[in-house]
Amino acid sequence: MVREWLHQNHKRLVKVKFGPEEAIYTTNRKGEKLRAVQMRNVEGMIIEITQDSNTKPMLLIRVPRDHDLVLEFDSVPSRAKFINKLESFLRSISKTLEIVTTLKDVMLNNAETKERRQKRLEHFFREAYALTFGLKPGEKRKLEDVSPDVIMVMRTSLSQSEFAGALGMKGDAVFVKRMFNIVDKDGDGRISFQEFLDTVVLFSKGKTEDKLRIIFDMCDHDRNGVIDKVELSEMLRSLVDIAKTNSLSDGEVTELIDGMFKTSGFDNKEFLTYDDFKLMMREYKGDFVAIGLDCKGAKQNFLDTSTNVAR
Ligand SMILES: [Ca+2]
Ligand SMILES: [Ca+2]
Repeated sequence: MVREWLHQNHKRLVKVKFGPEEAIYTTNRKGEKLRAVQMRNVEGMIIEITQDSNTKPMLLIRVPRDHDLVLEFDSVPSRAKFINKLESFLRSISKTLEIVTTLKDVMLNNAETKERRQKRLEHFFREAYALTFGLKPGEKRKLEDVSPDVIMVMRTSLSQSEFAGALGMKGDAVFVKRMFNIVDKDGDGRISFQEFLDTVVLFSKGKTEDKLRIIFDMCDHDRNGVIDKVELSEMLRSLVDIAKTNSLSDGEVTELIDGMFKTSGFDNKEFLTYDDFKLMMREYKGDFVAIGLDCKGAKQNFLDTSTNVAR
């Protein structure tokens, strides 16, 4: 166990696990996962270590585009042991390790803490919403009319868990994963400001048709151009799960879907084309989508227009 430094007045005991896969995990005492630092898309890791003699030795793991992981050790030998383990782990996944020495004050002053990152993300969303009301779908903002701090915001990108947080949902919800994949158009595993903005604009100002297309694509997991009943029930289950109203049994979900097919006159179909889907959504006035989006997403107000779907 080591102490994780969160900010000036907050430390907590954590366990650091190297792997499996190309990631470093922190867990709490009970072994519950707190955080994953993904190494998949980086060449190596940079850590900072303090060299002050009169305070507990510290170590900062710099995490690109996310907040840093700052650890405090009881002694220099225990930190050295940690660095050894880290080094051999990184070697095993062919990543480099660079160690920078620094002073504690400097380290903590410059650390990108979760709080600081949060502030920047809040700015990110404020900007996104502000811009939404001045842009048409697909329109880009000119870089020359923005201030430096806005440019900084525009360079910020969201991880899946940050994106989920913005929607007030859990990062591992099927719905969030699907939504993330749709918004992350270039597929780099991050949501850039522009990617986020495109979706916000689309959802708040776009045509019903555009919104339905997004939802259709989210459901069509295997991307074969049609939605089968399994895909529909996966999505529905995740939405119901998010809404947390009352969970539905497998039987009830099947019944619901069969009912939806029937009402739309698709009794004999096993899957929906995009045109079928549009027809069905017209029938349901978007209820199916509204379940998940309305409750929590309303927090940020950006998907709150879901009730207009198919109107
Ligand atoms: Ca992206
Ligand atoms: Ca499909």
